[in-house]
Amino acid sequence: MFWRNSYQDLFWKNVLLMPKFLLYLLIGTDTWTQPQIQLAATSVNRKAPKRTAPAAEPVEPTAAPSDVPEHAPYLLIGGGTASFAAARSIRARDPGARVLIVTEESDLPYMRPPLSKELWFSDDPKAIETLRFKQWNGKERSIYFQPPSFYVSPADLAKVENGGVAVLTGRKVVHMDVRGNKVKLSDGAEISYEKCLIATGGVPRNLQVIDRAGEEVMKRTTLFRKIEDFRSLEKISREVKSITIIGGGFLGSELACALGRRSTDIGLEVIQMFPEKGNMGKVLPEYLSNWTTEKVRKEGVSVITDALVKNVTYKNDKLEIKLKDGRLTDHIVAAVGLEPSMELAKSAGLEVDSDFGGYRVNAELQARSNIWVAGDAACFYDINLGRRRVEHHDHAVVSGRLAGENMTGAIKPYWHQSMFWSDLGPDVGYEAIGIVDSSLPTVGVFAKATAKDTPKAATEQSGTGIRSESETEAVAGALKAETTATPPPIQQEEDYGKGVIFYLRDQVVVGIVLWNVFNRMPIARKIIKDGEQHADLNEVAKLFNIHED
Ligand SMILES: *[C@@H]1O[C@H](CO)[C@@H](O)[C@H](O)[C@H]1NC(C)=O
Ligand SMILES: *[C@@H]1O[C@H](CO)[C@@H](O)[C@H](O)[C@H]1NC(C)=O
Ligand SMILES: CC(=O)N[C@H]1CO[C@H](CO)[C@@H](O)[C@@H]1O
Repeated sequence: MFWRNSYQDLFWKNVLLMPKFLLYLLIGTDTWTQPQIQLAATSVNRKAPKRTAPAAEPVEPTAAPSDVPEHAPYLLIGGGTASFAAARSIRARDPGARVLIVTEESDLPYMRPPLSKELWFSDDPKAIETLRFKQWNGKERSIYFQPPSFYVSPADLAKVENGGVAVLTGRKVVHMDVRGNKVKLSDGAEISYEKCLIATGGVPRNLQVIDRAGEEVMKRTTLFRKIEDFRSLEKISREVKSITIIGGGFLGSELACALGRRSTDIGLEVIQMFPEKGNMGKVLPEYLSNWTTEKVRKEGVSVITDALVKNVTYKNDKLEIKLKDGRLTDHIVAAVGLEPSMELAKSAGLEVDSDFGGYRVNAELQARSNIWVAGDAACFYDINLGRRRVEHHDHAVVSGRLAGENMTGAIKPYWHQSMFWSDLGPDVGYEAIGIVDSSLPTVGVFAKATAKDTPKAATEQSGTGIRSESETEAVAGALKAETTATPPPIQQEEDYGKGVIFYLRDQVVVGIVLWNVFNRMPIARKIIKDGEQHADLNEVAKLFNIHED
């Protein structure tokens, strides 16, 4: 066992890169959204984020205005993961509930993570159409949470005997009348509600230098978030010679690796650039971030670190990206974070958090009476860690579920801390909880990994394909931390096979990364919940039994 903290980098010179780490860096964000930590030193346009190529054409409404129900007991605005999780928990607690989801997207609710990971690695060429993917455990599933047959039609919502969930697609709520308990859609239709959830998520940010570079540049830029973005980038990757990903966070690194993986087969140049020193430099301590960057390079990606994009111009059918010097490319993917959608703040009289963005809600995710907010758009009060806004898949699941429970009258002031994970292919991965910000002091304790310490082995064992424990409610009661494990002899060669990294604020552990250590999240959760100061984190690390095998 060895340990290191973020200020002591003596070990690094000797680090051996483990050969078994291969293939694809599916840095699997469970966010499928961009972590806010990606807001890097690059100047980012926080104001009007724009959708880009392919231009977001207005979605065909699937229901005629007359199909819009006049009333929905439970109205959920937004059709993403948080909304779906809320619908599910509402129906679980109130089996006859009538739930209406209104979404701008043309699709039924789906999970975003596979759009930047599994779907790129499918053997089945039809996956681009079917949106079915193989989970680590080998089972296939669709990115849609439920098939169309699960939903009732909006027009029938009031009539169906046992209630149900209806989805109005391609519709946008533009105004809320909080006193009148009703909302207005862009086509003028009105829907009254008893309880309302705002889960509007956000839109990808763009770089200012791209935003102002004109139409030809915008046409060749992807801001990645939706099914249509996945399909269009996939097509573009087969048509152009060079793609540049701007952004070093989860989404950027995932897409870089996904594209890098195919680059040699199809003669595609894949460049990734970002202002940090290494991939995921805003999350991982520098030595691990450096290590990860080497992994990404091995995937065939030209990673340019410390890169500030000064200007982007279009000439001779190419984009020129000006850094200190210039880089030519055919297409840009800007993966520089998410701007929460706050359009309803004014009409609903909701407070927007000036530090984190998002609607300010209390620990029960309530914004006003009868109005809740969940997912990316919620700036909530975390009883342990203070005010936060989190853009991860698991957070959408957890917060949507909690809001749904509270909407059905459960008195649940209890906050289940969400986690997120990120996989470097089937053999390396990590899970994280709490505030994992590389600017905090960290202490890492590492041991040698074995074949069992892989994301693949972990999901095979747990039987869950998407490694989000909150989907299945991990049994924290089963946790038995063993404090008696004796530390093994100090290793001769340091590597980052597996380990635990603690993030500290005022000497209290506020975040934990489990690096190739799986199914121990309940232990991490408890340490964060306890919020105690620890004199010796090596002792705390023993709780994770990283040497047992
Ligand atoms: C930046 O690019 C724009 C065109 O996109 C061009 O008009 C402008 O002169 C460039 N600025 C610099 C400093 O190169
Ligand atoms: C990380 O890599 C950079 C070079 O890209 C190097 O300057 C730095 O010292 C490395 N940091 C650590 C902790 O190894
Ligand atoms: C409708 C409802 O049950 N709301 C509850 C949500 O949670 C808070 C805190 O526990 C309660 O005070 C509310 O009554």
